[in-house]
Amino acid sequence: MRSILRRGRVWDVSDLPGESLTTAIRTTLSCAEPFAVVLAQRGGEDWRALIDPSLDDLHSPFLLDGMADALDRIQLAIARSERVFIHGDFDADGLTGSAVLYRGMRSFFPKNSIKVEVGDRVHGHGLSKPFVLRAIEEGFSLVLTTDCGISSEDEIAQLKQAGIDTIVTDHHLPTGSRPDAVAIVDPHQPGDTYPNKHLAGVGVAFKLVCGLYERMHQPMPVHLLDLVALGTIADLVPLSHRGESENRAFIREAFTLIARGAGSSLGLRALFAKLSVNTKKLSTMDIGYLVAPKLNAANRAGDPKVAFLLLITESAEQAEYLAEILIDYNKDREIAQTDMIAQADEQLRDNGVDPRDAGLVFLSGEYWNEGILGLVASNLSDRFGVPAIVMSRGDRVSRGSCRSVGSFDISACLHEHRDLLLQFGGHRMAAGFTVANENVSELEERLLEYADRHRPEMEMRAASTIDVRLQLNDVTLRLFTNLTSLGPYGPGNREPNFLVEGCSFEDLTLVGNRRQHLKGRVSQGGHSASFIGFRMAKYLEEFERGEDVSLVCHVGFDDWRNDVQLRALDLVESSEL
Ligand SMILES: [Mn+2]
Repeated sequence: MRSILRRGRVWDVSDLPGESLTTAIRTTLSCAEPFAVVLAQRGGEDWRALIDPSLDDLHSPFLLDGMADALDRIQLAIARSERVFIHGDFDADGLTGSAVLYRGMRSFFPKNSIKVEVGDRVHGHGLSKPFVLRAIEEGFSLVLTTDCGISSEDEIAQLKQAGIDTIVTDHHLPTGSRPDAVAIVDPHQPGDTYPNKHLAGVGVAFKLVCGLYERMHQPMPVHLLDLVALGTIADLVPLSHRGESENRAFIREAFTLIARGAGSSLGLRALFAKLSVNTKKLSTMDIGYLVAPKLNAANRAGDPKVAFLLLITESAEQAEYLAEILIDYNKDREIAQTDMIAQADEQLRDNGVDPRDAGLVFLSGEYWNEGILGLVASNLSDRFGVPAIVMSRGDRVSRGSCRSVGSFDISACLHEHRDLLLQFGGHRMAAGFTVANENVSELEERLLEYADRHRPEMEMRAASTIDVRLQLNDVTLRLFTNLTSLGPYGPGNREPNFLVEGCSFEDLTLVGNRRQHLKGRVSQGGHSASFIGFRMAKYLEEFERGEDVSLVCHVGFDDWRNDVQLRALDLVESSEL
């Protein structure tokens, strides 16, 4: 089904689930048909677990392989008052994971016996040589990892040789052989049967702390959930999979906690305030687009330690100050990004080749900020509609970051040219690599040639999905309330898209301070409902002309009128159905 408003945009309507299941759900809940359909589509027979997940839906930490061994070792460390060194990764997931381990373990240890290192871009992901040396030099006897460690085999072996035990908590896929750690907690380990395979790094860290609290006969440390929610949203892990909704339970509980002004992190609260985030009505978008980027700015254009300190500080004054620094880092990051994009555009002009003709953007600059390469590659691939590779040229080695478009698999592309690369990794849409400088021009030549051969894949845009058809008489407050029980929305749990077929529009007006939004009523078969299209003023004419078209929309709520309201997303031709 083609969009009337946006060229090249295509919608597919999902298949209806089995009628008996939908009917069973509808009678059980006495709810509108479209809601029953969405539940059946997403949860199958496990549909009940999708509704309002809460703390009761969390799984026992002891279902994770390695949990008992990890806790035995931590309890031994508590009994012996050992000194513990925590290593986390420097992104939002690793930072919140480190903060959860630190805050969750601190009270069981003597003062100042837990130290945290969050790494940095220079040393890359995972444990590093300097970290190992420090652990040895400073006399630690136990190392804990969070959001990393599963592939730090060499470093963990070195620690062991020096008499230091390691407990790995991670959520990455195991790559090589099993590190020689005292315990490994990672839901992706072979043989692990933990029900929620999509825990973020911070989720695994939280499970470890929950296990510890259980062993120490203390109630679950729910106050840490603000940190768990932040890392889980920032890491883009699926929030639901079939009925399994533990990640959503974390976030729902955290949002309730934060709305009450509670939660463990004073710093996070200070950051919310400075960013004017409405904590009474938090959404995953606020966290994903406003808050998490400020933490990540620290590793791109500042010092990740500042972000970690913000998450653990207990002084309101320091929280204010650190939040301010993070916001400054983010401004620096924006300036650096704008500057690098300008340099990239200048190079493209100098080359005189339109990337759209070449099929690939391939650019590099001397000592470009490696924390920003990926953001710039994203900008270029978005603008030109072709994959983009942006590299920072060092003295002997260049480091590249790649972003893809359509169904072009950038990881497969790197894999095919691995003979030229020193290191590479990533997935379909985003990847990174290092290459010796003397191989750069051959790499460019071969990648351009490869891109040319795989041109059609770049044009292939995945169709967006309409979940279910909606009759306007089903648009009730009840339906809206039912739908809120499916939140929060995010990866793996998209907000349901509805299709109102054969409708027309009236009372169309432009609203908003720049009259950028389109508002009105939609009618279908004798029923009507109010709708708003955010930033859709430019489509006024298409809506006015719309006769017997179909509206793609979300079911939302209008705070002013205190009533249910459709949120327009697109218009499609009815005749095409
Ligand atoms: Mn992670």
